[in-house]
Amino acid sequence: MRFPQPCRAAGLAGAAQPVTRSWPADFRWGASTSAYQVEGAAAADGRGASIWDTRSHQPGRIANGDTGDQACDHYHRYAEDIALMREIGLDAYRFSVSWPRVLPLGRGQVNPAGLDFYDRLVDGLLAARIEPWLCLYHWDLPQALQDQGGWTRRDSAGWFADYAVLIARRLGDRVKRFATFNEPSVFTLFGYVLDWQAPGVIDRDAYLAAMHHVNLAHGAAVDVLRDLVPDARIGAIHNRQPCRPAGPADGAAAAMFDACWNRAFPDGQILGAYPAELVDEVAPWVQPGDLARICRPTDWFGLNHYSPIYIQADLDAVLGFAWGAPPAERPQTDVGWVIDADAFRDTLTDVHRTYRLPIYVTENGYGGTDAPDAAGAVHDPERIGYLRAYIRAMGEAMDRGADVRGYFVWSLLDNFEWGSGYSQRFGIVHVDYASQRRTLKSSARWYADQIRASRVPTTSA
Ligand code: IFM
Repeated sequence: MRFPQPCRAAGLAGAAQPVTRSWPADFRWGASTSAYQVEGAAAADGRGASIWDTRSHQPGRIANGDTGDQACDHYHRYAEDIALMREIGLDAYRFSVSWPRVLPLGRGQVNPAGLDFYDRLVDGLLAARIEPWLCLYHWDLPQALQDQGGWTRRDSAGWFADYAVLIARRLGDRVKRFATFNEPSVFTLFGYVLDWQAPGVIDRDAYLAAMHHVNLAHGAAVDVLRDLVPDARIGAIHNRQPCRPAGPADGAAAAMFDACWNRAFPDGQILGAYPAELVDEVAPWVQPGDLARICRPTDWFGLNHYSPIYIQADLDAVLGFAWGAPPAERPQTDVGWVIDADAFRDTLTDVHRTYRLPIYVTENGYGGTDAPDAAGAVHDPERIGYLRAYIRAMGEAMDRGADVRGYFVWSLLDNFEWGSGYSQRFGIVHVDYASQRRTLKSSARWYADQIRASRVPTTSA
């Protein structure tokens, strides 16, 4: 099922209006990407291999045999992409640094050309008056570190802290917004339990070790950033979604999934304790003082949210749960994700009440299969309908007290969607991968209107 009719059938008339409310004057509108998904240039200028280079070159792992070798060639076309951001009117751009581009083996020898790229990108953004939001880790661990055990090694926290030192020293004079990790619960669960993502392991102990060591790495990086960039505003980015039992017998499985998916990382990092369901599980890896090392003061909570999840019990699965089917009557995106803007509103209020930090929505968006029409235009009314409904729900959460300070759409560009390769498109800008031609979709123009309208104070909804 696709998005409910009003936004498609109404020729976008009413449904395409921007969401008008009294937006805070300093509310930030942005767009997000990540290094492996957009940069391409995998073999350029001394970049090392990441675990995603390895996985994407393994036969059968990625839809259509796609790889991130070229992706959107953002490495070479970043200036064109910044011009698009300006055209849309973005206040901020969230990107990630490719760890193996700047440290090809993960540690030791620095790659100056890699650092130069991020200099150019940051300088270009600042010249365009777009605030750079830098995420240190969006899933592309250097393969050389994976070969030494990767996140299952306690040493990985130190490796990550050293990498954070390099980035803070090089870019901290101009970048003031830092995130440590993007969606740690996704890459650990998918990478160590489900084999849906790199490194592609199915091992309960490896998963629990990685969980704890990523948390330690977060804390260590926060300390480094705080020390080297005293005026930085530092956060971490977490996915959070209601985890609903698919059926009456699935409540316990959904609760365990909720602990792993929603709470294993922010609870330790912000509240200083693992969720009750995980305390005994993770205990073999926890040393005295670790929770204090993990729970370091941060300035904001990055929330990535798209839809609720339906979970069923599966006693054969490593952690006793599996993805369940959503109720058939629920509307879904083109790529089968349930559309439920109320769940977004409720998640925002839940995050506000639980963690008491300013919230930035660092990802939200619509996965589709958009293609240009005969005239070369890309119309995506379903994405507009989705964005409008979710931005409206965000406004409702703000009316209920949630301290939401900004919103970043996922994604600026169509890009490499991990196991789905290029078959799923989340961009508000269409990318023709053969020619690398960029085309603003209707949703990009709508988002530009939304940003402009938010500058006009009003109270009507
Ligand atoms: O593309 C991903 C992104 O890398 C992390 N969050 C979800 C997006 C859509 O699946």
